[in-house]
Amino acid sequence: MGDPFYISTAISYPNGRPHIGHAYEAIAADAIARFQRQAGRDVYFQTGTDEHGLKMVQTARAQGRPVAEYAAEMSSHFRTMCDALSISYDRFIQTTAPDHHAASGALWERMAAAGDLYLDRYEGWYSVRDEAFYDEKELVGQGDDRRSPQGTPVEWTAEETWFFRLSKYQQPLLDLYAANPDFIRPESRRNEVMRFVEGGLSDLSVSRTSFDWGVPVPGSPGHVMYVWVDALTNYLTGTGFPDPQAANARFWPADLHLIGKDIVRFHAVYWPAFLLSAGVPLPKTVFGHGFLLSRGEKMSKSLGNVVDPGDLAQAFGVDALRYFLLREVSFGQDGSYSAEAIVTRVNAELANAFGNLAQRTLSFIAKNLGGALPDRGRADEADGMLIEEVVVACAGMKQGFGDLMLSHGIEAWLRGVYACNQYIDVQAPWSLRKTDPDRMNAVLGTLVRAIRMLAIAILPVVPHGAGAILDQLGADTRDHAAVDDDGWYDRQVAAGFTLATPTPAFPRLELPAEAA
Ligand code: ME8
Repeated sequence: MGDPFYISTAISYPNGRPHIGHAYEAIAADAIARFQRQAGRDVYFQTGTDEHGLKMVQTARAQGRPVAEYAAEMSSHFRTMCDALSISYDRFIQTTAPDHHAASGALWERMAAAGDLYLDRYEGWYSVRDEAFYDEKELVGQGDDRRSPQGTPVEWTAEETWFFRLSKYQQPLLDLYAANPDFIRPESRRNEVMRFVEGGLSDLSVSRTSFDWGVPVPGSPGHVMYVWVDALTNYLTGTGFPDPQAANARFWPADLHLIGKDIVRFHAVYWPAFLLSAGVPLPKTVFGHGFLLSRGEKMSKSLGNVVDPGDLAQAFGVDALRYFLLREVSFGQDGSYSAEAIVTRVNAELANAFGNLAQRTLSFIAKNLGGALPDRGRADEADGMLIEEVVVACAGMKQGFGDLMLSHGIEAWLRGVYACNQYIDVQAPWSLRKTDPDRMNAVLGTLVRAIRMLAIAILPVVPHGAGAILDQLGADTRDHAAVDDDGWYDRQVAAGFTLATPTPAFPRLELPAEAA
């Protein structure tokens, strides 16, 4: 087993159905998790639902449902979405789980032991939608029109609560950001957070007494933890915290918390402060990805443009949706999607450029050579050059995914695909069949080797189609090192491997009638 690699998504509020933003985050995290497994890392990948807090209480009440029952039912839709999108999570965590309550209690007790918790009266503004406290100076608008900086409604709250001495951590946090430039990524989010912390930190209210749907505060009847305290602790729960002997303990500190840009403050300010207080090592990177917009508009229920990710996957296919989202959006920036954009991108790149390359090559061999992989034939300089371009393309893919530059990685990969298409056009193996079968063999063999390498490289993005191509080729080894295995083809020929007639791995898409 390689070195541990722990990646998490945010845990979603199950107060509504999952939307494309949730799907985007899960898909990006999944592609990174699959990539790291392929690179030989010992991966732990966690996602799940954030079930406590006032928002859940209010939504359940509005539906006339007991909150625990409502949370459990709604959480199942998120798990179903993950399964429908082939998200390879190791654990789907729910914050109602007993081990999560235990981990949250343990973290709380450590912060208390550090002298960082005190009881006082909280009076201030709270946004239920964001589950966040705001300073008066952060609000926009006047009177009843006051809103949070995110534009959500705020209400005045006054109750006895526990406070966390966040103010004490201003300098330690600034030191942390200075010493670890990769703690917050991308750069723009890092600058935002640094500006916020430089502006001064107030102590944070970390318990609630006006409702009881949450993790009880140890030794303080009537208090439940502020939902963000327990929510953030989910990352530790998965590693068996506080038991240092737990089977998953080796995964802490986490390598990557992947979250959206709206919750960077919680992850890059509150979370490391809690951990510093509790004496727990800090995660290595918090990456705040951008928002996905429907045709450039923010999604909202009132705009009627909240699209069910399950419907999208059904309409276009899981691979197509995954490919589109990771390719189209420059990772870290906002992105836009529409049915037309999905169809155009997927048809041009996945179906025509890569899928067709594999389909043409493999079906030609199946039809004309009885499926037998040809011997190496008469090599030409162009063959070696193509393999070289494909090796570079796969290395670019690897580098992009290692650096969290996902769309750049896919672009590098595409250059390899385009090189193959150009090579086919120039070499025209179909016409060599009669005129120069020896050359035809060399061209087909070169293409098979290239297709195998490209399929391995793109597996984390499109596991089904790329996996099907590798199955067709009888290529069992799918880790990254296998990309450079130059002996594979000859071994396959020597073993007498025979290709079956292939079915297209990446079918062309049609624009659904209602979107046209
Ligand atoms: O924030 N595009 O839950 P959540 C891309 N429970 N990503 C989006 C998005 C969009 N349009 N809308 C939301 C919460 N997201 C908390 C997290 S973690 C300890 C607790 C992202 O259901 C959002 O940024 O509101 C977040 O990372 C995730 O979806 C869940 O959002």
